[in-house]
Amino acid sequence: MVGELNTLKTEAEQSFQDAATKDDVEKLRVGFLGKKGKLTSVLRGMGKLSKEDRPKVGSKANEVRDLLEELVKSNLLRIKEKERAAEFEDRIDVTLPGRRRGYGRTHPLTRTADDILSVLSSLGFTLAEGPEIEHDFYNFEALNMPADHPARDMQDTFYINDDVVLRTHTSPVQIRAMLSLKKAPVRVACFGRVYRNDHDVTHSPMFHQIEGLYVDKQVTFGDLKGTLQVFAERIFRPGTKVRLRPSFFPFTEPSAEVDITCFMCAGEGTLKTGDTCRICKGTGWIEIMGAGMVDPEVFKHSGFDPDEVSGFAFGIGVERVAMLRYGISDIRLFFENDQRFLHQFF
Ligand code: 2NL
Repeated sequence: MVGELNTLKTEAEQSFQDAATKDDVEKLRVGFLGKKGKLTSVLRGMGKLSKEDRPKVGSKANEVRDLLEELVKSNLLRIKEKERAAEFEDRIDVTLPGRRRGYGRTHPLTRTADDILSVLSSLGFTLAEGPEIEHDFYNFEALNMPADHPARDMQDTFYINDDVVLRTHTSPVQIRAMLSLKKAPVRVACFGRVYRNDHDVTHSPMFHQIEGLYVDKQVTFGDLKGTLQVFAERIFRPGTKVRLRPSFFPFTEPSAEVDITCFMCAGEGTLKTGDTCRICKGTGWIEIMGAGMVDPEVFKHSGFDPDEVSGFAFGIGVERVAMLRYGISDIRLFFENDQRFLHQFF
């Protein structure tokens, strides 16, 4: 009987090796270990054995059963692994190099705005934000631009209805800030999208503005110029000079256009090569913002007494500064999201 069991063992090892599916393994398991299986029928003959032979055959039978159970387990595992490998074979070539994910960059407008805002923050301005869809009062009326005033024509306004507009500047944020703070000092910077119905290579119907406002007792035009001087040197290069040219805004009096000495030619107008500087077009100066002393009418609409306080304000076009800084000649490049453009900025 020991011989019979050994034959069974060899046969089992051979058959399991040939099994290709889980079903094959199951059939073999039943064939050897099932109620009518080959091992079971050998064991049934054990009753006829002599007392001396029984332990020897018994231990051999146990050995063969253990082996069969082990063969079932290991062959099921082998088949499972093979099936899994076959499933992936056509889909993944693990020898190919991985696909690299591209890095994003900070948008040049974001870079420019962040730089300007961090300088203003270091000068003590806190950041305020407000709605892009704005009431006529905050966008115009409070800024000394009453209905039918010709100054409104300058702005090419997008109207939602008679009383509601897409804000044409960030100034309404400053009006809201004054109305909610109620008391001097007010030192607020704001940043955001503004809208005007205007488009060419330097104008976009949506663009970004940054504004600063400082209100306190005895704020002077000299304070404005000093602030602009520090600002210009920090944003552009050390030694940059500031020049104020008389201008007009309905919300400031007096008002000025702010020029700085050209960062390309250092105010020379010509480059070392003798060529005319293309940034300032040979003038040595570039216009970067508008500014002025807050008009008394604006204070009256904002909860402040113009006999008690004075203030200065300035407004910067972010696209304009970014175009100057990076030498970009078409404003639309900022909004097309072409990777070939955006990847040039660090
Ligand atoms: C420009 C001109 C300017 C202001 C904005 C302002 C705000 C208040 C009161 C008075 Cl609440 N003024 N803002 C003042 C002067 C100029 O912006 O050309 N920006 C691109």
